[in-house]
Amino acid sequence: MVEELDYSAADIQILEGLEGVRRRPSMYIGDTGKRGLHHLIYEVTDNSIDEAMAGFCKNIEIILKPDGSVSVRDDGRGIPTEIHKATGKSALEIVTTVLHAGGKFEKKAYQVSGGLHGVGISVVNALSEWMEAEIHRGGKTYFQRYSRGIPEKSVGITGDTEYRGTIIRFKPDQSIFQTLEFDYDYLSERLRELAFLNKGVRILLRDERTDEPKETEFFYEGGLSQFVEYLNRAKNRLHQPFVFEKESSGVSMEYAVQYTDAYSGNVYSFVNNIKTIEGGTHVTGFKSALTRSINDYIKNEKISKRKAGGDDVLEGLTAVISIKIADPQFEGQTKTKLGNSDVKGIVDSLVYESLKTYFGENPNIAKTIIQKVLSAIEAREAAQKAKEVIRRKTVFETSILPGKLADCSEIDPQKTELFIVEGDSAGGSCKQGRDRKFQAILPLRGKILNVEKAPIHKVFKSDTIKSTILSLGCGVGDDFDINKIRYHKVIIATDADVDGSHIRTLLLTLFYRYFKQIIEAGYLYVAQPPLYKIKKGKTEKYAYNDAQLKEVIAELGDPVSIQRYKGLGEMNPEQLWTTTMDPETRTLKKVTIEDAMQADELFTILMGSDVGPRREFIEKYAAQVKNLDV
Ligand code: 0RA
Repeated sequence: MVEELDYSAADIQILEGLEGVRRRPSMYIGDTGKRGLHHLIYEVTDNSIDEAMAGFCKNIEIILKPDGSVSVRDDGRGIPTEIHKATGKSALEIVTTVLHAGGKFEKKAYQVSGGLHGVGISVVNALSEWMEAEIHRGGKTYFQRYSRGIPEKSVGITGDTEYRGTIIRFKPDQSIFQTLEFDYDYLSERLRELAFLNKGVRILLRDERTDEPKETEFFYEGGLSQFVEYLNRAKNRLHQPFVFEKESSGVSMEYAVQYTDAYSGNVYSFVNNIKTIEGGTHVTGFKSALTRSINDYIKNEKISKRKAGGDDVLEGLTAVISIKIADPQFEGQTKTKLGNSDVKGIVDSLVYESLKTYFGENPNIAKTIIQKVLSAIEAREAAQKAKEVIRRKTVFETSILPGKLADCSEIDPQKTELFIVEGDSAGGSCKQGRDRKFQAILPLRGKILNVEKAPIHKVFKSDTIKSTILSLGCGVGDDFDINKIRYHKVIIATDADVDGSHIRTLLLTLFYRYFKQIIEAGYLYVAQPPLYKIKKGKTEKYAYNDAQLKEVIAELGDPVSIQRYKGLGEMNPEQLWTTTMDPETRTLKKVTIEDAMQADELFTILMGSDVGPRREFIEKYAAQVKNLDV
């Protein structure tokens, strides 16, 4: 509670504002789970990044403290502390307690609006058990502490200082958040990205929660050029990255491109440092300019009569495009798609002109890229023929399903499930154990083609892939139609051993590359078969992980007999039904594309041709790999 008795109308408004944030936190930070918790750090850090973008800050330091609090410190100008005439309060107090006050003190060059970014430090304050602001400015240190958003005292001067900058310390409120644990790797991911996007800014992450503190510094003078090198670190790169930076008609744009010999390609895009997962007008402009400049080169240099389509120029391409604009409009399901229509043309002409110059000045690189694009065109034509065969089957012979599929009797896809099962023996048990009314089983035998290493026309010739496509019933490529899918639950069921995890990764790669929409629709799942059977007398229990195993042993009391399941085939049909298939008792893990960039990285490293980074990755994540690849 506040101590002052004398509330002004403005104070009451502030209290109501903070109360509103605490009542409906998701409106301000998205959710109150892991994502929302981490958003608090990003919200504070974004302010320091803004200060860096304005040219006044070089270092940002984020420290995770043992008591669950966080400290974010920068060496910028410091949040203004002078007394605001109308209210008689320090500007600092306004920034930390009034919703959306940040912008009032400075017209930011690239104000972040839309989405959940830029909601301000006051939101972090409202959702923290306590927060402290320490400002070093003009030789003095200013300090204020808050409790659930409310100042404990007015801003005071606590001493002299030779430093300059802002320190915000806060402890997320346990009555608001479902989890209070900050995830070092999750934070690193975003901070690394911010460091790539804002070259020259040094970001330090330090974890003081354990006896052995660890820290990572993210600092890239090369910016986007280093970003694409990083994304391509496990691939065979065909040339040095090309970077270009320019401002035109209120759009400040920077992009980097680098081709590799891979078959997949990715364009990562950002607007005002926010990742635009769904793309938007900046990406459309970029792709259109890239396609046009490549086709111009093929034509003008009389290299071929063929013409590249949008997908052909993407093959093997890794690109990052980052733009900054004053008033971004975010659209789409996750509000990560840029809608500003004027951006398309501006980006298009900047990219087109710069690529034309680059190709002109670097004919060897241009020819290497063109060769890659021409081989993509040829592969697409070959794939078209192979797909035609599958298409004829799905379109003209709809009743023809692959022989291996044991289909269900229900035809309403909302009620049906397809289990994709590794191996014939497991397939047999599943067929016997299932409820044939709504559960279909597709056993896959032998090796599944590694789609990361295979050119597209081979992918469509693989038997396992053909039967998967035919069973799903929704076509592939240009013919793909999610509305035709025959099952709204597609469940990958593999053994809990190394082979099983390999096959699962292969299948996930297939879905990620060719049926992304199935993942996006939330139709793809991974079955969670038990790892152990624990027996005592006639009692049988199952454990799905080591922690559960311990619990069950404790519950039953010694002695018990423990069987470790290596494969689905070791369970009899009844056991399979209760542990893995029965909707009442099983656990399924929904596969999401939370972050296409991370998924691509994982698939590439686990599956790609470069052995070095793969070994490095597996060594680093040995313990987590099981979780990471689902
Ligand atoms: C408004 C105006 C000025 C700086 C800032 C805000 C500022 C905010 C934050 C938040 C975290 N770190 C920050 N650093 C700076 C400029 C004031 C001036 O003209 O000196």
